[in-house]
Amino acid sequence: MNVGIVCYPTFGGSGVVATELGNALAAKGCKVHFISYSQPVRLNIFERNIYYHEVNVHDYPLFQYQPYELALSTKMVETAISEKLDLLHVHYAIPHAYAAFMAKQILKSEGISIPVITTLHGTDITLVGKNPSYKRAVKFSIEQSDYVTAVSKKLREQTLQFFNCTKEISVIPNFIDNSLYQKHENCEKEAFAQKGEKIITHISNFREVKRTRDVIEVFAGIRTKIASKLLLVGDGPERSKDLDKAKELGLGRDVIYLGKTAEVERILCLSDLFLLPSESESFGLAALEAMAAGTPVISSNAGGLPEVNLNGTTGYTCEVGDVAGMTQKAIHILESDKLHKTLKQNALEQAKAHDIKSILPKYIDVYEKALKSKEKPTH
Ligand code: GMT
Repeated sequence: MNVGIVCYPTFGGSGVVATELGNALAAKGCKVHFISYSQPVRLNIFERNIYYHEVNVHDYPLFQYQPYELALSTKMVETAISEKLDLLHVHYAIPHAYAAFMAKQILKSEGISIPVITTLHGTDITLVGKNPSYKRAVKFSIEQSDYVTAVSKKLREQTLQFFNCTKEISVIPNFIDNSLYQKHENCEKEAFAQKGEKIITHISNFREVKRTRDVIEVFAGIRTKIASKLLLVGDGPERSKDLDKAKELGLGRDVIYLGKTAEVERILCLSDLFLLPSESESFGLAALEAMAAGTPVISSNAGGLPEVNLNGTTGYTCEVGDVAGMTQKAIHILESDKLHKTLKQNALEQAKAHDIKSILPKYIDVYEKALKSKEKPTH
C-alpha cells in the first residue's frame, strides 16, 4: 500500500503520532510518503519505505501571507500522481483536511480517485476549530473526508456536538512503542537529583492551554514536604513566565529547565511523578509516554485525560486549576512507596494496552475500508 501522510513536523503530539504511525506502517512493508513543510522530528529517514516530500511555499512580494494550503494541496496532488498513492491520511484538520479536499478534487478532475482519512487531534477542534471564522471550513473539511478518526471518545463527542455534524467518527486512541522504554531500565537519577530526592517531570509545548504555572505551584507545594527536583522539558511561549514564577517562589536550582530534547525516554525513566494540569487535552500523549516508563501521573480531568490517566489507578485526576488537590495527591503518592509501586504497575499496564502493536491494526482497518469504498476512476 502507498500511503501519503500529511502532518506537522514539530514536537507536538499530532506530528509525533503521525510519524510513529508512518514508521510502523513502513516496517510492515507499506511505502509511506510524508508530506510536510519540514522534516518531522521523529522521522527515521534511514528506515526502508519512508519518503519525505517537502512543501515549498514560494515567496512573492504581492502576498502579505504566503498561501500554504495552496502549496500543500499542490504537493499532495504531485505526490499522489508520482508515487501512485492509494490514500491520503491527514493529521490535524487545520489546514490539512481542507487542503486534502482541494487535492482530492484536482485529482478527481484528472480521473484519479483517492480517499482522504482525517485524524482529529484536539486543538484543531477544541481551540482553533472553535474560532468562529474557521468553523464552517473545519466542519466542511471533516464532513468531506472519507473517514474521520479521533484520538479519544471525548474528542469525538466534542466534535459532533460543536459542529453539529452527523459524520461517523471512529475513536482510535493514541499509542506508544513500549519497546523504546524498556531499553532505559538503568535510570541515571543522580544526573539531576541528590540521593533520596524525588524527581517530578513536566513535558509540553508550554502554551497557555498546558497551565504550566500550575506545574510550578504544585511543585512548590510538594517541595515544602518532600525533597525534590522539577524537570521541565519542551519549550513554548509560557516558558519564561514559568521560570520567573519559579524564581519568585524561591524554588532556585530545584527547577531544572531542560528545553527541547530527543531524550524523553531517558528523562521519564528517572521520574517519580509526571504532572499534566492542562486546561484542555484531547488525549495527553505525554501522560501515556510517562506511563510507558512506569511513572504515575497527576493530571487535570480535562477532555480525554480521564480515558488515559485512570483516576486512582495510574495516578490521579483533579479539576482544572485545583493546585491544592494536585499537590495533596502528589505528596500522597511520593510519601508511600507501596502506593507508588501499585500506580507504577498499573501505569505500565495502561501503556501496554496502548502499544503500537494493538493500535496499528485499527488504522490499517480504516485504510482497507477506505480502499474498498474508493470511487472508480473515470479513465
Ligand atoms: O496542543 C498540543 O499540545 C499539540 C497537539 C498537536 O496536535 O500536536 O496535541 C494534541 O494532539 C495530541 C496527539 O493526538 C494529544 O495527545 C494532545 O492531547 C492534543 N492537545 C490538546 O488537545 C491540547
